[in-house]
Amino acid sequence: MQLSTDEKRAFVNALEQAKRTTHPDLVIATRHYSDIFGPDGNTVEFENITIYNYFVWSHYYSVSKTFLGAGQASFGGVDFSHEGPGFLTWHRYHLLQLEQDMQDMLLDPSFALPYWNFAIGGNTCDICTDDLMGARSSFDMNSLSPNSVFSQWRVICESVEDYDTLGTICNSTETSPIRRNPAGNVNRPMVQRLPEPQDVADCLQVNTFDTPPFYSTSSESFRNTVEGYSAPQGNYDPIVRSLHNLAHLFLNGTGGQTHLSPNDPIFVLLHTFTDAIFDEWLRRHGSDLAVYPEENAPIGHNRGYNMVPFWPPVTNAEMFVTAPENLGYSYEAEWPGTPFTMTEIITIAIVAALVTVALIFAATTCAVRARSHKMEGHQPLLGDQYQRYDDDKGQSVV
Ligand SMILES: [Cu+2]
Repeated sequence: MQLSTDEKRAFVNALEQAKRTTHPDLVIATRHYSDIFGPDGNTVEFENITIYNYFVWSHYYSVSKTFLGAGQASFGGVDFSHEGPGFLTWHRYHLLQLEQDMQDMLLDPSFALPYWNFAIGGNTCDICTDDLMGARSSFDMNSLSPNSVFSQWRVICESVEDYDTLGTICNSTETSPIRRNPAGNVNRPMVQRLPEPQDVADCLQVNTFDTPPFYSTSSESFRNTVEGYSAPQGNYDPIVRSLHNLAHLFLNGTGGQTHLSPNDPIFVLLHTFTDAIFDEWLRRHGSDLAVYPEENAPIGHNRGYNMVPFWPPVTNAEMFVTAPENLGYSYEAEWPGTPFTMTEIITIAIVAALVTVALIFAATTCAVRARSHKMEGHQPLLGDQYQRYDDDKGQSVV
């Protein structure tokens, strides 16, 4: 990310403003459908929510358990935004909505969300500085530095137990501070390092957008690979966490828990980069809708389905397009090079051999020609052969 000092400050200030500004258009439901008119049947259970907290809430809602009624255990088998082909299209719209809400808030249609290239390897969070997403507190490994405005942020949607047992829905109440301890999960060494640049290069080479069962167990699926349930080369491996998933888990705190993760604003930058990889894949492999599954994907993930809970309704298909041409934004990104395949190595070897032969031929010819010049003085009556050669070059030897 190449933001100037002023751009960093403007971005942080814009996020802070979004965290404090009530969403001008949308309210959230705080009760399920059966209770939506309140205990007296006449008080609608909706609340105002701030622009940034709405961004958090809509993500929480998309992964929350399904309430089956009083006295029944909630059903956790549905995830409208992860572990399926809609992962990329859902998060793309999620970001677009935040970006547009912030543009409206700032009265600046040119405002754009930046990205964080998280594929830098190592165990350092390079954007965890006080001029960006907040440094680590020197008092508590798991907290943000008091010099960062984000140390003042409080999370929403934390009381999952209540939602599941009482049948309530996350409301706009803010509770604890953001927790973050990059590379600090000592119990899970695999998530103590960020993805490598080569992982991005590898996943972009996975040709098929998604593969049956269109789930987190899909193999040779670009979507499952960039989401991070497969090895970066595409093969499914149940113990692997790579790319997007690895970047989340690396944060080790609020940003590493699916129902809470957008509460840590790093979520925005992590997902814009994931979206940039998605857009590069579309550019390289084409955005023909036929490669996006029309059916048999988990609920909400089929091509023509609306993405829950966005309003107004928008389908996965509408986001399966190249961004610069269809959505009006683009990423300034440089993609890591890929190692050569055997076919490419053979092609390069043949071309190199041909070039060498051509160079030897040219050098020999020049030598002969130089020799001919040298000898002309001594043998002006040499044969036609050399004269014709020199005539071709438009030179006269006589
Ligand atoms: Cu997510």
